Amino acid sequence: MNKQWQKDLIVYQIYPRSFRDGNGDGKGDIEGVIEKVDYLQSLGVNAVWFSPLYCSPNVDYGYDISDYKRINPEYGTLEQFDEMVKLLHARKIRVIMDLVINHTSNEHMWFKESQKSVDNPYRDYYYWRKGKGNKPPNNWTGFFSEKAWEYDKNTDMWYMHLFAKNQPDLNYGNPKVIEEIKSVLKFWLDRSVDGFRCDVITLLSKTVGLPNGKNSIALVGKEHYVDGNSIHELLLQLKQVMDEYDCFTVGEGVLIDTTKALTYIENNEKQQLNAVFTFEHMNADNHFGIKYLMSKMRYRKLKRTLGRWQTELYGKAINTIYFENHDQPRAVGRFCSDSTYADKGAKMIAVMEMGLTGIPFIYEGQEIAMTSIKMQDLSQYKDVECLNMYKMMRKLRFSQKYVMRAIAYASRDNARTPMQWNDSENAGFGGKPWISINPNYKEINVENQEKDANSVLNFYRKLIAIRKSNGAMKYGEYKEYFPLSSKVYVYTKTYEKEKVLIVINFTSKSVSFKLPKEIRYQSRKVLINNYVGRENYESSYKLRPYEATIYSIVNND
Ligand code: ISL
Ligand code: CA
Repeated sequence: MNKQWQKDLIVYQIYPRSFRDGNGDGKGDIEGVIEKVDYLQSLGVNAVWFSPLYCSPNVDYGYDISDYKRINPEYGTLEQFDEMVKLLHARKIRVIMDLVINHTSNEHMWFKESQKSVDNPYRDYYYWRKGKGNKPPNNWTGFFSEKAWEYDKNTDMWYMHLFAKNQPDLNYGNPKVIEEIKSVLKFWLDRSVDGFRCDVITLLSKTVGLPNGKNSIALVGKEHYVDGNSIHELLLQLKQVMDEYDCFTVGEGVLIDTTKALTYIENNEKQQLNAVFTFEHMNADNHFGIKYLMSKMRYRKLKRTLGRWQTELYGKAINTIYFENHDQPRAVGRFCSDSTYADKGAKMIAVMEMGLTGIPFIYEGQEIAMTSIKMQDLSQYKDVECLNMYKMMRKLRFSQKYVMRAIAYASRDNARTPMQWNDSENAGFGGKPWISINPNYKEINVENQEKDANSVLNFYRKLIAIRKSNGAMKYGEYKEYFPLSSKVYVYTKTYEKEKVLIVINFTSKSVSFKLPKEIRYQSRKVLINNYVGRENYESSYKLRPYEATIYSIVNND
């Protein structure tokens, strides 16, 4: 059952490698986070989700784990981790760990053992199968533009990997694997962690027999590994551990819609997770759900998707809202495309996020309107997903120019450039960073924005404070107006006696706007607006570029 504190979460995501480098070796670390705990508190967030801090050879920067019970020495020690948790807890900030259990690193002891021989006790921790002649055991493809199988000559067999070949999939048909993972959960919960963000949690269960998949342009076999037969049973087993603690879980809902989502998160006795992340709104600017096949942002689609999650989960489950994370391009330049209005656009995105019902997740740098870096040279890229995509698209004869543009737009590296603290060397991040810094750090940085009362940073602080004391913003029932407009996004949210109206201009042009009849005659007050000056509005007026307003509505009836 969901608890009140879970519904009130406002989460800040830290990608540790790029947040703050305390010891000057060019990689972010726990020492760096410790330096910034007061900054985190000043934002008003009440939880931090850490992208993986565990030991990892970094093929996928922490999402390939080689030891679940140790902190990556690049980031610090367990003692430092405990210290950081204590400091965050003292500031009423909960700690959410990333839980990456669909796969391990190929350097995990379990995998190294399992590789040794067919009768090794760890063999069945993974999926090992005989090939068909010199072909893989089935036709599945994975998420990083590769076949889902890798050949290993030692035992003349193949192992499954839905991500990079250095990320072999764990076999949840093996009860021993479940026991191992339970012990991992206990380990961290006993260190007083408050919850988990569960990586690709909808992929854990694979169809028994691993049959061939249907033809598809991407992810061949997905009907056998997304939302698989035993997934709920499996998650209920893990939940037994969670239930012994006061903790929160949010799963990455890869390729599931609202109906499927409810089978994981509906607030009833079968509930396995508290919440999931949807990907559907991330596909408003691409074709076939492949972010490298870019399209213009389709705002109607965006609204339709957001609206569906608002209404279909309402009263049944906790929703989540995000516009950025470590896998996505920066929101500025994406959800608002005209960079002349980056400041207004960033604030518009903030209003959209904080106005919706559910748990907002703010990604590091989003609060200062960091932008995608647009790397020019292939050698600058670090992200295995985009490097593999590059190879595949070239093989499919997409032009060099198109592919470079596609990865510049969609590469996950866009979100992973170092946090911009100030305009000094290395943006105040620390030593010479492991990945390029966005050259715009001279203008866009925390220090500048601290000094400016109207900065994006201070706008976020204000908005978070308003949301915390506003039931309608946090939990309100959603009603949308003008759904067919691709220019404006208008909705109300109602909770008990409270009501808010959100009015957003998605364009860089001014747009005429008339309040919906229903609310035209109700008195209203501006709670927040991304332009300085006007405090109240007539019932019809011109919205300025990316203008976004939250009104509180006084119900006259
Ligand atoms: O980045 C993506 C969305 O555009 C996906 O292909 C992504 O790989 C997928 O959403 C799963 O993401 C999670 O698991 C991956 C890891 O690389 C990502 O960073 C993580 O968020 C494998 O662990
Ligand atoms: Ca460091």
